[in-house]
Amino acid sequence: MLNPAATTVHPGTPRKIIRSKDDLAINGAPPAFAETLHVGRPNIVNRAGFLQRVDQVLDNNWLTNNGPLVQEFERRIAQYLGVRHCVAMCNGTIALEIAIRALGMEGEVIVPSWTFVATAHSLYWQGITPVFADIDPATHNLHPDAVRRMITPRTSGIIGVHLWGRAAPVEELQAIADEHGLKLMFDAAHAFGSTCQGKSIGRFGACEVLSFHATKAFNTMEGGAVVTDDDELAETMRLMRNFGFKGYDNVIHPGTNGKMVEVCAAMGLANLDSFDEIIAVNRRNHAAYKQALAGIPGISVLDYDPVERNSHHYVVAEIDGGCVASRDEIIAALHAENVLARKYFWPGAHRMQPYRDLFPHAGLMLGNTGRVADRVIILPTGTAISPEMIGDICAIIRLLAEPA
Ligand code: T4K
Repeated sequence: MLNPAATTVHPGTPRKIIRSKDDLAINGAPPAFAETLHVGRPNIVNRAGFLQRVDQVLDNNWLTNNGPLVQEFERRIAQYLGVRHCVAMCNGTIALEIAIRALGMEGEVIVPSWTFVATAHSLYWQGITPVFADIDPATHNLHPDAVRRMITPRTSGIIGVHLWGRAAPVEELQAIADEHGLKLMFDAAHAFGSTCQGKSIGRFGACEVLSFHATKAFNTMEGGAVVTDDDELAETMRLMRNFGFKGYDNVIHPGTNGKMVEVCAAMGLANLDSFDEIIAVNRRNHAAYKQALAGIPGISVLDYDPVERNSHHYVVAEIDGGCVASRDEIIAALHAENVLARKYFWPGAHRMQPYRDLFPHAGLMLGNTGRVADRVIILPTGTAISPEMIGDICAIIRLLAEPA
């Protein structure tokens, strides 16, 4: 039910009172929030811990190239996840590219289209064809049957994505990979801190790739890593991220520059100390959204399995045909109120370039992807968002979406 006198935060002016649609910014009223509420506002929770480590970086006079903080960061991430190796990188996309190359993927690799475009680009960028397989609309993750349908003689691998930090069907994908002699790795960009059957994500497939981008629950400003139990693979990736150098003047492998800098490791170490706090805020926010949007016909909020760990970093609402407002009407109304809700990952990678021109008929095999892409709204969460803000955001949605 709509709170008939929902009020919103608008510093410097009287709080906006929302009683009817006339009070909405799309109808000419002032916006509810003076400052934009973002999806992906960085969590900055341990400023003192970060600044103290930045001092350490400057005192060390060692800024990059496998410095002491990066080494400490790698040790702590590996320990946190229970993997043998963490190879820290400058971002998740370079980490994907290096992992793909180190695994020897070539020809065609099966990926979801329902992901951030970096998953596909990291293949295409190195001359490998991303082949898009459809998802299970209930989980938003690759559907194993759809993966099977896309295998050809040119297929060399599968990249599963743990979308929203919820595990891809790891066992089924491993079985398919084993049956067809394919390499399997995971894009775990959303899944730092998640578990699958109680086991940390980071421990599945040949390796898993993490992103620590500013907009992630756990961030190093820019950053990423490949985690693996495979000693040889880890060694190859360490060479690849540093031009192939093994010691001074000795290049033994083709490589690039994928190194994480010390300041990013400083941010990561500080945030790791406070990661539980971030998760607690996200859990609280997710529950607040679920509660405040409950019972609106045609609107649901994606759940996280209560027996698994998840950072609850993405609040994913789905708007279906049973809702009196369309997804795009709700997004437009929220933007007018300075709530920058997003449509991640609409319209799907297969409808972005160069894939739209290269594979104009890919959508025929991606029915679920298309339907889900037209339904999602990602709502702001993280430490910058309070339960009061969520109450106000949801009051606006309810006003638009509840039948008169
Ligand atoms: N695989 C998957 C499944 C991924 O989701 C990603 C990245 C990757 C691979 C690649 O990992 P990285 O190479 O990025 O490490 C953002 C992020 O840039 C991207 O890292 C992330 N996924 C994706 C889901 O979201 P955009 O294009 O939406 O970013 P942008 O600039 O629109 O920022 C998002 C919101 O955050 C904005 O409303 C502004 C706000 N923001 C952003 C930054 C950077 C801030 O308030 N402060 C900030 O410092 O891609």
